[in-house]
Order: sequence, then C-alpha cells, then structure tokens
Amino acid sequence: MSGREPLLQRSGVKKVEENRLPPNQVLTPKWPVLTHGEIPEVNLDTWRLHGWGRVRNDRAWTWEEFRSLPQVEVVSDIHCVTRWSRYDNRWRGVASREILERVQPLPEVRFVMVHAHGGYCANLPLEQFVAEDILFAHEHDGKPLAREHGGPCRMVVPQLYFWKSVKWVVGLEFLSVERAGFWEQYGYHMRGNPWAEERFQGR
Ligand SMILES: Nc1nc2c(c(=O)[nH]1)N[C@H]1C(S)=C(S)[C@@H](COP(=O)(O)O)O[C@H]1N2
Ligand SMILES: [Mo]
Repeated sequence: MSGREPLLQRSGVKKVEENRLPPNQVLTPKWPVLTHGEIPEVNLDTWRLHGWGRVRNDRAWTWEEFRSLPQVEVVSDIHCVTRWSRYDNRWRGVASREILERVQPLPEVRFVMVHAHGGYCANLPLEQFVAEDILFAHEHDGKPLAREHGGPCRMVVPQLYFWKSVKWVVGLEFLSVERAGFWEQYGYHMRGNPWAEERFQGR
C-alpha cells in the first residue's frame, strides 16, 4: 500500500490488494487516450449538464452552477477493456448523488444513459450510478482535466470498465427500461464488471 494518509475518499472498490488488478489486465503508469472520433472542443459558456427522462425535476446546470455544487475528491483505479489498468487516479468533481438528489428520479427508474457532447453514450444501472465513488470530474491529479481525457468534465465510474466513464459528459437520461449505449450496441457488455470480465456480450 502507498504511504499516503487517507485524507481523500478512497474508492470503495476492491481495497484488498491481491484482488486489486482484475483478471487479464496489465498495469501501466501511462494514461492512454481512447476516443471514438474527434476530440470535441467544448465551450464553457454554452456547456450544460442536463438531467432528464423519468424525473421529477428536469433541469440543467451551467458551468458556474455545476462548479458551485459540493465538490469531492476520490482516488480510484482505471480498468480499460483493452486490458490496461492505471492505479490511484485522483479525481475532483461533483458526486453523482448530488445530481440525483436534485433531479429526483421517479420510482420506476432503474437505468441511466450517460450522454456525451457529440453523441457517444453509455448505459448503467441506477443502483451502480449511486455508488459514492462515482463523480463528474473536472480535475485529475490536481490539474484541470485535459481535453483529450474528457475535459472540461467527464464521468468516472471506477467499478466498471472505462468505456462506461463518458468523456465530455453533458446529459443524464433516467430510464425505466434499459437501452444499449454506443459500444454496447456494437457488442460490448451491458454491465461491464472488470472482475467478472464482462467485456463483450455472450460471454
Ligand atoms: N465521449 C466519449 N467518452 C468516452 C469514449 C469516447 O470515445 N467518447 N471512449 C471511452 C473509452 S472506450 C475509454 S477506454 C475511455 C478512455 O478514456 P481516456 O481517453 O481518458 O483514457 O473513455 C471512454 N469514454
Ligand atoms: Mo475503452
């Protein structure tokens, strides 16, 4: 274990060291960039984080409003389905729970579709979306999140393969019936748990 004092919230996922690296993953100190298509240039003046669908309060936050929500720091690990993992990423941003409390999903909501600027999206169950280490991050290791890594704002979902961590996040659609996201439509797994190696559908 590192000698760092636990000032920050540690992701609750897999604290046990011997089980920390999911099966068939390789640890890298680098941080590869994986993007389908162009890296967008997001304008902060027109940026919105919009929550809609089966909710009591359909609402959108401007960048200023988003930045004035309570902020958290979480240290968590990245596991990409292409088999690289990167430990101890320090994220700063807004916890998913802050958004949920304000949007108030209706009782029938069971899934969330997370939407990016440009059309990319990924689906996950609501029960996973509420985990306390999930956040809308705008800083990584003390610096503003780089554009190629999803800046100004991306989701971080440590307990799932990293394709579920949508870069350039702009929307949350609350659903009672699940739909497949971008990679899920091409055969990636609907769940994506790295410890169960849920990489592709049908295995
Ligand atoms: N908007 C958007 N988000 C995205 C992607 C993408 O192409 N577009 N790629 C996903 C995939 S497959 C991975 S592995 C991670 C890569 O994040 P990184 O480039 O910061 O390492 O972002 C995920 N989020
Ligand atoms: Mo990926």
